[in-house]
Amino acid sequence: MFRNAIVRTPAPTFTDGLTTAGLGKPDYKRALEQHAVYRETLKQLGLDVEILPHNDKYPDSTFIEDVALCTPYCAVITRPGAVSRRGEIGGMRSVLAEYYDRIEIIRLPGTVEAGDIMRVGNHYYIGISKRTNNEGANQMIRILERYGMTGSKVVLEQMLHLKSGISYLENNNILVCGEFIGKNEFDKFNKIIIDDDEKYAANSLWINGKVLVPEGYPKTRTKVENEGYKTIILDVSEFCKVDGGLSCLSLRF
Ligand code: CIR
Repeated sequence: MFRNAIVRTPAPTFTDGLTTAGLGKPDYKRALEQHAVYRETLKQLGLDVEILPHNDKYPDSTFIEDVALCTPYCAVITRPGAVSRRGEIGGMRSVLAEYYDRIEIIRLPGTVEAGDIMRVGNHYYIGISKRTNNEGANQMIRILERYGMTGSKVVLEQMLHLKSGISYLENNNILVCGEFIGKNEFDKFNKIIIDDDEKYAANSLWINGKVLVPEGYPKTRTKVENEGYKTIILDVSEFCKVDGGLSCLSLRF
């Protein structure tokens, strides 16, 4: 169960975030409204939500998931692979120190964005992507092992981040799409296959027994509900325009 979440309000510069989506510029006002509903939803699910102020220098800084990994035993500040995002880690140590005695850090030449990391119990799958390199993943695995956890690497071919295409919903259930469907490291899970035309919804989010699913993906919603979950549908259209999904918008622990 999660007790805490940390989010960061979208900055006025948010509309200049990195993107490959080709869906046009996000609407800042709508993004703020959608972010407010997201925060409120986390609160309703029982989380204490810390809201960090927006950081104009970093358009992508609302995607706070990428800058830290929050495990039960330690937090790890990452080193984003996107050069324009590196400075987003500034100030994170003091934020995390409110919750953690042990804070580790990924060091040069390692890069990690925690959107590439999916937790399954004590094990962490780490995507090797354009943003997370082998050295960063190895550092992360060494840190996890020092605290009695484990990690393994998954090589990405197309997706931005590992969790752009795969989400763990607890109870051995996993949402998968595209390149992850055939990967045998995930064969031990009950794979819920997401159709190509709904692949954005592969980034759905389990929180304390419920599953947040983005609005506009009815087949995914039905599949998740057919596995026995209650879903909460959230409109995150403006975040989608800059390649961000439901998980990217918070740290949860
Ligand atoms: C980026 O390209 O870095 C941002 N525009 C989107 C980051 C999304 N984060 C995530 O999937 N964890």
